[in-house]
Amino acid sequence: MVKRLIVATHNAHKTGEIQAILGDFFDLIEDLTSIPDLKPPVEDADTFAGNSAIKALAASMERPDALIIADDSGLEVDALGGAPGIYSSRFSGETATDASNREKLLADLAGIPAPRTARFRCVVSVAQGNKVIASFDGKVEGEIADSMTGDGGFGYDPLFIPEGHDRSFGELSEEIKNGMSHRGRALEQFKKWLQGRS
Ligand code: ITT
Repeated sequence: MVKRLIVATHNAHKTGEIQAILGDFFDLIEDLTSIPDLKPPVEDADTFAGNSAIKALAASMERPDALIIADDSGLEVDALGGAPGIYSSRFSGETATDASNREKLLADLAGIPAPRTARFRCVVSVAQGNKVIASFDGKVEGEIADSMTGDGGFGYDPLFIPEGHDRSFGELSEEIKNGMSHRGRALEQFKKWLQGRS
């Protein structure tokens, strides 16, 4: 039987990272382009865990037999009281892009001296049969740089320098990022859970 996973996301960068981390565990990893009729759910919870569960359940309603994961993630900056947090993808408004979000972050932090401590957080929810059956979280601590470097990764990566490094996630290799990132750490637990299940 083909071991198949659906990742409930429209973010192709996330899918790429998840594919790199979980590729050996599944024969087929698809994203929401495989469920074109799914209406995007309203992500109105006030936590990463809540929004992650909303996304996983919405996809599970359409494909109850499939194993589904959803990732809700974001950046918390201490000098901004934890913002943008769950609003990371829409930080600069309804028409936000990764570039406009990074510009806003730099503008909001102008004049705030280093270290501008921050962390990425991720919650991965696993759903099957219209139920969330497991969830895992991960975080990576770091600092916000005062300018962008590198063109790897996505989102805030060119501004985030992870603890223990002096280069941003935009400059570090995909292997290094996935080995220590919020998403990588949550998915390591998912892998252990999968191994315990089989
Ligand atoms: P889906 O809901 O379709 O999965 P999304 O991009 O809207 O896609 P989120 O609501 O989880 O997903 O928002 C995550 C945002 O947080 C993302 O758009 C980036 O701005 C930021 N982010 C999350 N993980 C990141 C990473 O690894 N590197 C850089 N930025 C990240």
